[in-house]
Amino acid sequence: TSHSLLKHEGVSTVSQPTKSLVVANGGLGNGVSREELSAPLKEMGELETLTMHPNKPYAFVTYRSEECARKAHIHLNGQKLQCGENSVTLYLGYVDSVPCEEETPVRLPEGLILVGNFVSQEEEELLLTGIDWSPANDDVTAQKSLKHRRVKHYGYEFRYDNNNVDKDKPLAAGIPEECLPVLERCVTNKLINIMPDQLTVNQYESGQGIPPHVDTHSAFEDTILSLSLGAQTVMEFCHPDGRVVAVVLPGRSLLVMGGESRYLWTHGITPRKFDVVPTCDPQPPAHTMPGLTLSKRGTRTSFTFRRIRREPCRCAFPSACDSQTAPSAPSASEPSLPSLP
Ligand code: AKG
Repeated sequence: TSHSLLKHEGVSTVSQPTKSLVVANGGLGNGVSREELSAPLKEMGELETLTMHPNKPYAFVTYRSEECARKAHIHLNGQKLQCGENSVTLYLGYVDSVPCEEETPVRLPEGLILVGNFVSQEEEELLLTGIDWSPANDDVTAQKSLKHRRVKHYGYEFRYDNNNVDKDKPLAAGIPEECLPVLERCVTNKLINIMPDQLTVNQYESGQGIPPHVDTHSAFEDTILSLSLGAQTVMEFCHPDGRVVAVVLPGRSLLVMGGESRYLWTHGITPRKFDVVPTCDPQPPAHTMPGLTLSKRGTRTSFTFRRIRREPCRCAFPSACDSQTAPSAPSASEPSLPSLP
């Protein structure tokens, strides 16, 4: 049925009337032109938007009022529409919002997964209040106020001087127990197959960020989790070939960096106070391009969970791998030879 077809397409209808309807079979991909569809729709009332995507067999209409949408639902659902030589039967269903679809959707880097609403508001609150930022707590976990943000480590300290961890010097405080249900959910959902043993909490105020970097291969295992709490931000991923993918990280979402996205792409957050993000708003504020809007940054706290690596890294990306660099290439930490007289 058209209903299950829409579900398959990621369009979900609601039973309560709204101003917006999906018009199944009324799409450009079904041979229906804009003029042919808008004529009967307009007879039911004034339209706000009519969205027709190039290859889809359905369209979305938003009326000025819910009353008009109801009228359209009553009169047009199940009705035949003549378009050129053919006729199609229209099926209408209410939708909460018109999904925004880019003409050419940007693909996420290989191996990157973003899961929205991974934690509830209650869990978010619990996790945030569990972090003691007071300096008195400094002896149990390493706490730093980096130029760009506040940082706190659990399990092992991440050293920014050599971008590595002292694997033989675990911190007194392990991963806080509030995190365990979240991590167990990651295992159950097969997002990770081994429990992390290191946590870095970063707190960014509006205007702060983190420079682009690849987490040191020899320091951590493959999959790295980053749980975003508080305000949303935009993280940029850069491939060595120059490709850049900006990923919006909403509050309470989980970012899973594995494979190529963990080993080859850098990730970072540009320090700024506003991000340009896609929107579904049909009437964007002045000075913004249609389909894009400005999102004001707020305080964001991220929990980055990693697993310390005990064996050299054997990833498929030797060009970016410190475990696999040729011995002839001197590393920064190598002691320098005494100079000849
Ligand atoms: C790091 O601590 O190395 C990060 O990349 C943090 C990422 C984040 O804030 O989500």
